[in-house]
Amino acid sequence: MLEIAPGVFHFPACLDQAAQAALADEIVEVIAAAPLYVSTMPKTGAPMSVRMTNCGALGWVSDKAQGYRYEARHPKTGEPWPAMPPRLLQLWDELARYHRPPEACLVNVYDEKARMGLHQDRDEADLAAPIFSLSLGADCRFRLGGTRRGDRAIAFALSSGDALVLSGPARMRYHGVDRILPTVDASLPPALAAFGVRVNLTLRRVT
Ligand code: MD3
Ligand code: FE
Repeated sequence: MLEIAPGVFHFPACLDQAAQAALADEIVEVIAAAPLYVSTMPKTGAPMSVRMTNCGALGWVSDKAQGYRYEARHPKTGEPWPAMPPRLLQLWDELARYHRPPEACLVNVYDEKARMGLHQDRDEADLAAPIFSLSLGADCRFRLGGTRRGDRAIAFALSSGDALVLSGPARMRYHGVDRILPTVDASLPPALAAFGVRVNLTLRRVT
């Protein structure tokens, strides 16, 4: 474990190949029950390049009319989100170490061209809870700024099996995914590779 900055904990290769493959299979099941959708930006309605779905009690959604929010149901199917795989709940307990379980797991699926602009995560009521993120598949160049948009940023790679815990002073830092990196030997299992090259799971406490 590496404390990259105060409250930013990087756990490189925290899942081995077998655990990554098992988790990837579970995410394929989540997508089967809750199909990937394209969120759109508040006000402009511009589509995001990352496709998304969720598991857990609540899911993060966004559209032109209502903006960023958490919902208990899939925006297209109207069904409740599928359950969070127990393996993820266990990782939250071991690494995020918060006394309440995560309520939302956002599944972000990137193709080679997808990116995520610099932003803060501020749609959660519980800002004391950490955020836990797990990456699968291709490496990305991840950008971590400060708590103000103009603050100097650092960039580092996130690789398959890496976890990140953002807590305390880091919780409100700006961050984004600059680009997907060409990656040798980090391919997703075929069933998940049908959807993209990189998958990020973000576990959050919402209420
Ligand atoms: C640093 N996802 O969905 S997760 C997001 O790789 C999001 O898909 C990225 O940012 C992805 O909102 C990055 C890592 C992460 C999550 C929350 C943070 C880093 C963070 C909050 C504060 C600082
Ligand atoms: Fe974020």
